[in-house]
Amino acid sequence: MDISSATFFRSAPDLDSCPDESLPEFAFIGRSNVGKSSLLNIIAGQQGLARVSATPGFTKLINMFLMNKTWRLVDLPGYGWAHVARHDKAKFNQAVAHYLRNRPNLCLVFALVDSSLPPQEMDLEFVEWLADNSIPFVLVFTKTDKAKPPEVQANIAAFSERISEWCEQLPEIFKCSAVAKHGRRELLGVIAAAMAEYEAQTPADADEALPDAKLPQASSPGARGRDARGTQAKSRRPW
Ligand SMILES: Nc1nc2c(ncn2[C@@H]2O[C@H](COP(=O)(O)OP(=O)(O)O)[C@@H](O)[C@H]2O)c(=O)[nH]1
Ligand SMILES: [Mg+2]
Repeated sequence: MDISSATFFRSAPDLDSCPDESLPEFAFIGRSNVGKSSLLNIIAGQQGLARVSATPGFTKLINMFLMNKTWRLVDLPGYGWAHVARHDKAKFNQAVAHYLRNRPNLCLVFALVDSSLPPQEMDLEFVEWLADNSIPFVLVFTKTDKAKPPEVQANIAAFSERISEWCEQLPEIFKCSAVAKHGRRELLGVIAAAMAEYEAQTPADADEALPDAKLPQASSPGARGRDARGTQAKSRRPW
């Protein structure tokens, strides 16, 4: 897939403020500073589209970008800086949790993990939370330029080992570096495949397919998205 246009679309503080559900969405999430905004800029092929910050916890809003006028990239606030009690960490950010659980047109989540670090409990807990909530996701190990390749491999292997304690089939794993500009093609490939699946589930002319008023009304875009998402969730579910 080529990116012919990428523009900032909308910032939303919560799910209720998000735009309509007519377009498929792909969300980036991970701990603050993991490299979400940098990767988003690489995917978009546009430096400065999402704001990159050295200050953790910078992005507080659900930031949406319109890609090729047909789908949205969603930069979610990072977890790990919300001041929550340890036992309550899964409630990293209620607005984000609400979005992830209830957005019918959310096709796929990219769970970003820093490849230069050994497995972090917060990332492991978050990934388990995604699985528990049947949210389709792939893992993206970021900043592969930061550590030596054997260290990166060891960190990814250790992370995979930890999640294999509870998941039967590992999720798909990708590596990327915003500095070395690695990983773009692979991630765009995943998005293209997920979009094709989504579109197969949600034909654009679904409403016209039911011209007879006596037939059941065509479902709303949201409900169609929900169906598509159910299928997505099944095909991407790593457990
Ligand atoms: N070495 C290296 N640094 C990166 C990479 N991606 C992001 N960073 C740096 O990590 C910091 C946080 O990046 P940002 O994209 O704002 O992370 P976010 O908080 O997850 O959105 C910034 O200082 C970036 O320059 C990468 O691939 N390699
Ligand atoms: Mg950011």
